[in-house]
Amino acid sequence: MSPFFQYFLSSLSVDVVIAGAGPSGLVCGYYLAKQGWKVNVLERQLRVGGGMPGGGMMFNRITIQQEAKPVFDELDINLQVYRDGLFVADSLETISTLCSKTIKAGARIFNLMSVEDVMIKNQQVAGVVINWSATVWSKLHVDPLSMGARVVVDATGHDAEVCRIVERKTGPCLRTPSGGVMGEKSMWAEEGEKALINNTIEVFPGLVVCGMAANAVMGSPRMGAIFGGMFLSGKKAAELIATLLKTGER
Ligand code: 48H
Repeated sequence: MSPFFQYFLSSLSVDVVIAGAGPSGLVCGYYLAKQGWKVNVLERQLRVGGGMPGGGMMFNRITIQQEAKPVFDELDINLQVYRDGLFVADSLETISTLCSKTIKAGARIFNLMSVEDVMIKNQQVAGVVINWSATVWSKLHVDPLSMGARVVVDATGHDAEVCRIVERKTGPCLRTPSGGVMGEKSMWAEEGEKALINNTIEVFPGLVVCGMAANAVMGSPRMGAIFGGMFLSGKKAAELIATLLKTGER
C-alpha cells in the first residue's frame, strides 16, 4: 500500500488536473506529460476509455478522419482504411495503447476517483475537489479532499460536469454566448467535428474544456461514433495549456 500512498500524496499539487479519462482527456494528458508537465487524470469509473469501448452501438470499433491520423500514427495505433479519408481503429487497442503511452509519458491516472467540485481562488480555478466514486455513488456523507492545479481540464464528455459546477456556483461566467453551458445540439457529424477544435478553449480562468464537453458547453452538435475530433481536441487543449503555463498566465 505504501507505494500507492506516496504516489497519491505527491500528486496533491500538480500543474494540470484532467477530469475524465476518455479519449480527449487521455490525449491531453499524454501530450502534456510528454512535455514534462506534472499531470493527473482522474476517472470516475473502474476503467479508462470513456465512450470508446462501446464504439457506435456496441461495435467496438471507432471511426477517425484523415486529420487525426498523425496522432494515431504517433501513438502507434493500427488503422484500417475504410473509405476516402476515413479509417477504423479497434477501440480496445486504442484504449490500451493510449492508456499505456500516457502513463509511460509520466501522467498519473487515478481511476475510481470523482471530481465533485472545483476550488476557485481570486476568480480563477485553482484545483479540484475529489472523492472516491464509491463514496459518491453510495451517497455517504464523507467530506472530500482537494487537489491543487494551475489548470483544470473538463474532459467529462457529454455532461460537461466541471463547467456545469462552475456555472452553478459562480453564475453565468463562462466564455460562451450566454455565460452558461449552452447544451449539446442534435447530431450533425461534419459540423460537430468542425466546431470541436474551435470550441476547445479556456472557458473560465484556469479551466479548459475539451472533447464532447467542449461541444456541449458551446452549443454545438454531436457526431456519433466519429472519434477523430476527440483526439485533436485533446491535443489542442494540451497545446493551449502548455502556452498558459509557459507564459506564466496560469
Ligand atoms: C471524474 C468523470 C467525471 C467526474 C465524467 O465521455 P468520454 O469518452 O469523453 P470524451 O469527450 O473524451 O469523448 C467523447 C466520446 O466518448 C463520445 O461520447 C462521443 C464521440 N460521442 C458522440 C455522440 O454523438 O454520442 O469520457 C469522459 C470520461 C468518462 O470516462 C467518465 O466516466 C469521466 O469522464 N467522468 N471522471 N470525475 N466528475 N464525469
